[in-house]
Amino acid sequence: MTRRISLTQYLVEEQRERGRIPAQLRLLLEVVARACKSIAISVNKGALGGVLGSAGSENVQGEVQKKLDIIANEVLIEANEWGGALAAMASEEMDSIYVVPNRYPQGEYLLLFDPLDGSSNIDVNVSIGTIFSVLKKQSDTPGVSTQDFLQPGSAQVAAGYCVYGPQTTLVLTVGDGVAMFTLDREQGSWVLTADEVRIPEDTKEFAVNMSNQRHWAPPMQRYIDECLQGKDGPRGKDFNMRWVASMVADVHRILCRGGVFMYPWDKREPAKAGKLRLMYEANPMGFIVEQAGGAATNGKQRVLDLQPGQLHERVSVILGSKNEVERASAYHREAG
Ligand code: AHM
Ligand code: MG
Repeated sequence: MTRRISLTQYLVEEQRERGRIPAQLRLLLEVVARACKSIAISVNKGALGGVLGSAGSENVQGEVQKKLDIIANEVLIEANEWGGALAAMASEEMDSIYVVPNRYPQGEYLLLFDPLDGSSNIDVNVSIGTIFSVLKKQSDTPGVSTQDFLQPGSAQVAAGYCVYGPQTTLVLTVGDGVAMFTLDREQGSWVLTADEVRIPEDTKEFAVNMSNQRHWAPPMQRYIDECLQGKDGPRGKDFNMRWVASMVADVHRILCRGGVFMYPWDKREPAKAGKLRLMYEANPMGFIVEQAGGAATNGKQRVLDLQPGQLHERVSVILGSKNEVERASAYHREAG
């Protein structure tokens, strides 16, 4: 029988061999993974657990919250507040940061998450997920503020996501490649099922919400037009399109077999940089994709180099197979 490597063993050995996961960070990652297990159980219960449908509230970005958005957010907060590794947390579903209460010790890490990504898919039984990012508080001054979170994605010490799909899969990077773990439900444990994941540099598959095409900027229009022309166009090959409308699921497919994912700027709301959030979606996914040999840009700049100005900042995203991301960036550069 092949030896099964658990998440705990993976984290311990990563620390022993490369010194990248100090005890506090390991605790934090294990607790996040445990919270994802608990969210997976609620997701699986669906209508039987009374977790489907709208919660009747809106988040800070004016989006209607689903019951599961709120449940997942609470699970992550409750699981993580007592461990002593964290100073504070920030979530797509909370207006402001959540400082670890005084009754618990405060650690040096900051945790950010999109508790339930792909909310529009919850009620229709399509893959959804949780995305998370870990930063280290930079200042030694006591207390913690929003300012402590405003670090570029390149400062992340870990990032990951969990897909609640046909299988429940946890994908993790601590800046030393990407590993995937599958949840063994009988055992209740995460088992390493892929390590040193690599995204092919070339692809014939793109993921974008095509219904918005007419609203994109010219370089995006050009990139997709050329893909659509297939064999007869300048690309000289036919492309395939996939759009789950859950970033976790679309990015997971790209990690498994290559592709390029885009959520571009749109002229209907010119002041809005994009739909996706820099701190909860683009940065963690950008970190993972780069660690797997891919690239992530907003068209003009590497996502991980962007200096966030505010917690809930939005960004335009192109990520995945390196050569396609590079081509789309080149079209943006040429357009000026
Ligand atoms: P959410 O975090 O509220 O679920 O929104 C983000 C999601 C992404 O997962 C996905 O890529 C995108 O929104 C889908 O948008 P659209 O419904 O426009 O296709
Ligand atoms: Mg999301």
